[in-house]
Amino acid sequence: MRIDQEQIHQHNSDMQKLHQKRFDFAKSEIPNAEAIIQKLIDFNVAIPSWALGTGGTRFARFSGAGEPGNLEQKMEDIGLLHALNNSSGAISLHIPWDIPSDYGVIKQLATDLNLKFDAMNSNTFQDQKDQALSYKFGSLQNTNKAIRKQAIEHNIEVIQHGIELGSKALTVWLSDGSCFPGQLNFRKAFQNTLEGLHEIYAALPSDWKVFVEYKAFEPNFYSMTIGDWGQSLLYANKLGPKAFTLVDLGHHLPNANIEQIVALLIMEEKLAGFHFNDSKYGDDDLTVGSIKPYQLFLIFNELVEGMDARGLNHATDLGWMIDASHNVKDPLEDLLQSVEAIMLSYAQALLVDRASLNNAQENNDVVAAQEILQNTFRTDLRALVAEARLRAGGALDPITFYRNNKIRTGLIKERGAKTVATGL
Ligand code: LRH
Ligand code: MN
Repeated sequence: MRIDQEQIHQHNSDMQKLHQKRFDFAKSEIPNAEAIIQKLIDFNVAIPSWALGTGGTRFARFSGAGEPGNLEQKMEDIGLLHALNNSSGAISLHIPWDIPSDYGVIKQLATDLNLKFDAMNSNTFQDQKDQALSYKFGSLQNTNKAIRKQAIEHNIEVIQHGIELGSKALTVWLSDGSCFPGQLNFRKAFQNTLEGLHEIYAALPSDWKVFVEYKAFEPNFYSMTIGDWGQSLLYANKLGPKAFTLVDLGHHLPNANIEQIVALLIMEEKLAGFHFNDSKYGDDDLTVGSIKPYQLFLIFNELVEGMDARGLNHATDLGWMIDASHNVKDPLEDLLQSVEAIMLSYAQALLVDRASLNNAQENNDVVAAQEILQNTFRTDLRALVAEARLRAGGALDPITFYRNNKIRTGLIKERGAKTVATGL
């Protein structure tokens, strides 16, 4: 399904009067509004190919209707999101869930939909039906050299797919670890994993990066072989300048100070980027900003401070991606909400009065520092995010457009109610 610009124009003109009132007020309050709007227009968040269908848990999966049944339809759905918010211009593929049937066709479709190929994701956390050896006891860590070799070859195959499509990065998330004390020799598991990552690193083209994604627990529940940012950074430092640490917000132990981790990884020039989502307990993969919006703002506050300290390009020098699962909501509405939350937190971080904050920190004026951040967080920037969308050809209110134009009903008519998307 494609959305024609005329529909969006109609929607925007219906909402223009209300938007203008809100925008004029916001502009009157925000000195650097135009600079913020330009940064928002340049900012894009990649959408995971595995989050366009309904997700589930080990207990149940209540599939939705009109889901994308193949890679082309997944790209159509991301194209639809991008047409509405002009901030979802990239897809991140997961192999083998999304092996392109014809590179030429898929690349042409991406061009038509104005999409780029973000980081590729390997999968050695499941056994594929035609797979020779099982990853039950891990992949790169495995005590069996043949299984480690199988996992290395899979990652190199994923890089090959990415080279054909124009991607520039490989994300390696390993479910490897142990469920019980004594099950695993941690040192050998680390060394086997590092040895395997070195072989994968050696297969990277010169302009590629490898993102080492850590996770505190699940599916292993005693140890994970890449269990926290320190372990991921250890691997990244030992691998070399093309290796970085990827922060998935849901992969931390309760109450971890993620914004401090982010500040230090940027300082060390080893931050790959993000898998944005939100969580209350574990790796809940909930809508971004739906549980801890202040934490998301604090993370973007450290990002803007750290990126500007190093003169990084906000839009292109780090990997921005959502990694969420939609168990009870329409996946496309959920993704629209997640992108909105990211744009709002980024806009607020751009609004922070850095000079005053720095001054308060230097003088240990705790109250002043706190007031600067909290007042910024309590500043409503939705009109600026909407204005950035409007100027970039998007819809002023994507969710309202999606519902008023009965997009899901249209997708069900096109695809039927029974199509199921590959993924989690
Ligand atoms: C692991 C993870 C990883 C993906 C998977 C779908 O929890 O975050 O990034 O490979 O989800
Ligand atoms: Mn992730």
